[in-house]
Amino acid sequence: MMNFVHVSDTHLGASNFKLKKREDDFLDSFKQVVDYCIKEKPDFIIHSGDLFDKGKPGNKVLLFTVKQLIKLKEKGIPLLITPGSHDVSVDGTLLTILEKVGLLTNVSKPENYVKGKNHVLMKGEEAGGAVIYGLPGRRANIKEVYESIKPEPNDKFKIFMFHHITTNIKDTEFFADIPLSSLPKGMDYYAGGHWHEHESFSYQGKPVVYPGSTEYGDTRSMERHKPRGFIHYKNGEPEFIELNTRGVVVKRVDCNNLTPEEATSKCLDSLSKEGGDSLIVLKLKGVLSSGRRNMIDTSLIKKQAVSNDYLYCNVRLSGLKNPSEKKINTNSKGVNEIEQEHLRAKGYSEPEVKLARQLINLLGNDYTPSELPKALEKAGELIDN
Ligand SMILES: [Mn+2]
Repeated sequence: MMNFVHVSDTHLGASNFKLKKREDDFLDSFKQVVDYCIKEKPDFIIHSGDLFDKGKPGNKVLLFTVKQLIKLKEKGIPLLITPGSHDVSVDGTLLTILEKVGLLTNVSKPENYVKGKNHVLMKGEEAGGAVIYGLPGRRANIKEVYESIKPEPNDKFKIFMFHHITTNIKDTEFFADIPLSSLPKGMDYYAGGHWHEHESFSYQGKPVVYPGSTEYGDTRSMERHKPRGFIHYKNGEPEFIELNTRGVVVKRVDCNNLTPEEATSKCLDSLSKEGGDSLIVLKLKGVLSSGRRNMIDTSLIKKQAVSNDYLYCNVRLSGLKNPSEKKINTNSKGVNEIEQEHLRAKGYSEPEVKLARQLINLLGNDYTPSELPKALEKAGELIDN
């Protein structure tokens, strides 16, 4: 019987709001996965990309990772990985070095792709009675890449690891990479990475599973608040194992028709007396009745949060409007329509107006510094196509 653990998007070295404790949280999640494996003894572990948050993590993060991987090696549990978009830097991936010293196997190393006449033969790596194939998290010409690969035939249980988002997943219209039908047929388990929420569905009767990231990487994911975890595949079924992560709360604070002082005290009231060392994000909404949004006393709110035993309070003002911005908002037309009309009046063609709308939607969001490169990359792709 197959018995393996599937984890993804551990983003070691990542943090939120530049908090050292949040960096530790990402490391702790990974340690929980490793400790679980040492206790439960799966035959192998697969990681579908973004082991690290950056191509060149800091020494502390690297040392931590090496220590964890040595623990697995000492217990004889192999780790097989396909590099994610974050694992790669201009001069290759650190995963090659970790493989060289015997701490993991990169299933997507160049020698596992053999160029044939009409296709590329994709070789797999064997572990625990399975054969594991993989495609790394590259984006360029990705549909063509999927069309050209042919997995080398094998009678074993076949796993395909990939670091791309399939278009059937909800709310991914600007980030999805490939239609589900692009996945190579005939596999027994499809191990997805890159999408940070846990999703599972079936493809040709076989499971496609995204474990999601092992910590909340941005406020959007905090707001969705799906549990963090990984997959333990045993008895023929994938089981989601939840991680014990720090409490994270995202609250919308309606400040419509309030003065900055009133909005400040509404924020203070929205804090619980017992923060329990959790992280809180306050998203202020509406239009102020007077003053400016920068008159909200964010430092008082943050101070109060810390004294109520929260780890940190992030106050987001970008959704709050100053009174002078009222006009455009109370117009009977939607913002989208106004923007569209403006562009048409300027003489842009319909395809140009459509592109502009997509760019505005994409770039008009709040992005954390780690999300921004992805959004910009997507914007580049929209312009190129
Ligand atoms: Mn990721």
